Amino acid sequence: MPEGMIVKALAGFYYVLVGDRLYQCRARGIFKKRGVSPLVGDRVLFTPVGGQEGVVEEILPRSVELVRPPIANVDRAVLVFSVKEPDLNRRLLDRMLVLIEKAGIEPVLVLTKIDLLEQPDLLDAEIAPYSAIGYPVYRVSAKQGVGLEEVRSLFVGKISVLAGQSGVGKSSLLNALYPSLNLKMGEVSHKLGRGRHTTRHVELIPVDSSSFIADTPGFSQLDFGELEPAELDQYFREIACLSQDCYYRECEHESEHDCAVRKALAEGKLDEIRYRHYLEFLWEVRKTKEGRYS
Ligand SMILES: Nc1nc2c(ncn2[C@@H]2O[C@H](COP(=O)(O)OP(=O)(O)OP(=O)(O)O)[C@@H](O)[C@H]2O)c(=O)[nH]1
Ligand SMILES: [Mg+2]
Ligand SMILES: [Zn+2]
Repeated sequence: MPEGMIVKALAGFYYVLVGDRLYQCRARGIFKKRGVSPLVGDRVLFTPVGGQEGVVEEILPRSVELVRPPIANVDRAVLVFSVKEPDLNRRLLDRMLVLIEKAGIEPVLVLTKIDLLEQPDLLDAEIAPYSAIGYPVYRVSAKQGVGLEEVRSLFVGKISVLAGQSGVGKSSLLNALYPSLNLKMGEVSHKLGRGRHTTRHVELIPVDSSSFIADTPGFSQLDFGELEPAELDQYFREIACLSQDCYYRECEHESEHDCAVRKALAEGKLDEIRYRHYLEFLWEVRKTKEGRYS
């Protein structure tokens, strides 16, 4: 039975790519009965029917599985932020990092529009906390063609999701990286608007024979879902590391006795803004949880 990868799911059809052939497939009824549905990114076995159609018979084991956007086997999340227009939004960045850490995907940060920067050293200071905890940071200007080579190499041989607010320059970046694509992505998102439809529509764009990118609006819904207050610190990787030395195992690093996280903060070893965001998210997660049980 041939094996392929689902690159698009729309209106009950799964589009399975094998080499450069695309099969429009239905899924076996058994999936529905078992409560599983095939996802974009899934490697599947399918029975071809006629020349261009088929039936998905089996989903191969997934490495990771995202709910929003609904996509499987993602290797990497590329978080796109502009340094200006709009300004770098660190709260949003930390929020995305939490969700991506939780999903178990490797994040990379790409800062766009560096041609608009008047004082590059201010940006260095803002970004230093992220490099310091091991997140790779790339700087690009699609306009001036700066830094493109390094970013292009990030995508090679991987399934990547591109995430970022509207207007940060995702489409411009992809156009600059892959001029031959002539970005249908922008058109797609314009045509479908940003309503209910877009969140369901996820598509992997093959940028070369081994590399796929999802430019998805799904990350715009950035609530923490069912996250437990006690697990939040795991997704701030430096806080997770420090928390090993807290007196209480269940320490939430807010006002507890003998907290290694607050100690590090006082000693200037933990970035204040990251810690502030940790607290804000903690309160948010607690509130959501209270709401669930009241
Ligand atoms: N100066 C400068 N402007 C840029 C650069 N890249 C993109 N822009 C501008 O930023 C604006 C938004 O760019 P897009 O590529 O459409 O942004 P996007 O992230 O795809 O936005 P959505 O599709 O709405 O999510 C456009 O006016 C671009 O011309 C850059 O490197 N430098
Ligand atoms: Mg776009
Ligand atoms: Zn603590």
